[in-house]
Amino acid sequence: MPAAIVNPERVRFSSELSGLNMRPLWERVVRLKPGTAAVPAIWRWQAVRPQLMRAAELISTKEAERRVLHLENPALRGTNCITTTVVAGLQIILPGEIAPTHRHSPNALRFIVEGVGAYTTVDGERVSMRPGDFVTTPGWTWHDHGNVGPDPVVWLDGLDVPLANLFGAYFREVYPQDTQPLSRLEGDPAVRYGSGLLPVDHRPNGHASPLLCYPYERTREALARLARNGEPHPSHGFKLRYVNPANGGHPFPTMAAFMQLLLRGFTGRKYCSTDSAVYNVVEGCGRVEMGDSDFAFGPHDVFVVPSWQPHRISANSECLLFSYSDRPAQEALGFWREQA
Ligand code: 1HN
Repeated sequence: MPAAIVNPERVRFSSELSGLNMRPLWERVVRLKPGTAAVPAIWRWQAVRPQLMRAAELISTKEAERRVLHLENPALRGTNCITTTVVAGLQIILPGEIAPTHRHSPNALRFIVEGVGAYTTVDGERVSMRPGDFVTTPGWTWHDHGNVGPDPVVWLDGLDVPLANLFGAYFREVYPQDTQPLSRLEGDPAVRYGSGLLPVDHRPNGHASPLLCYPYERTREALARLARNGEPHPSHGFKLRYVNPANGGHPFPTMAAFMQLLLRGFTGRKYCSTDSAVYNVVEGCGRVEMGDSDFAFGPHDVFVVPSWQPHRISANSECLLFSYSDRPAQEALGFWREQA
């Protein structure tokens, strides 16, 4: 559809309409094609880690509430957002620190990058976090974090904050004490939901996964077995999604999470989908080509693949890539598409 021709009468008309808070559709100022304003970008661990350590010197968790550095998309400056639908942040917590208890309507995921000895408590359930673990904090659950280990711990936070804001549904509350009482034994969710079995009286609540931690060891083992048993997907290599064991769906109503294994020398076929994805490199080195960008990546780098951005991932060494995206929200609304 060609743009409508501008003439003086139409300009006069538009400015009159503007005074009435109206605008003609043929002046099309909104995007009428797939994709968003977000652009491809990479944050390299080598550059990011020193800034996290600096943040740890500059501000306490007490004062910051959460010591998080948001990864902001260069085309979305001033928004805190890495895509138009999710945020990504790197959080650092020092030995002995606690991040006080609060809750908010957005869902949060943690992907542990570095350090052992940190934990998060989610609605009274303590979850220990180890590198490579995927940990969930469903929306509106009380959560606090702590580090009882000897070293700083860093993890990637992924939240659906922009979606909550889009709907005007961001609520937040602070717990009266810094920490919350524990009401269950550690590992209880894995006992009840982690064996391909469900408690006989379990009623899925239709929201987030009851499993709070997906340990790296088990994810990695599943992928290694998959690679021994069959052929890789032409674009994704060996890729699994994290599942809500109560309903077979995604761990959150809004966000999906994935882990993929690319064997050394793998070159993916070009692919795109409408969900925007944030990647964290767990192991290995490779490249991701997206449009005019061609990023080399290594361990702990974070990169973003915006919506409907054709891209190709290749591996110089055996790679493990964690990623999360807004796919479930799009699936629920009937918007999700892909193209290989
Ligand atoms: C939040 O509450 C946490 O609880 C982390 O650890 C990152 C980013 C935006 C808004 C809230 C946390 C966050 C956040």
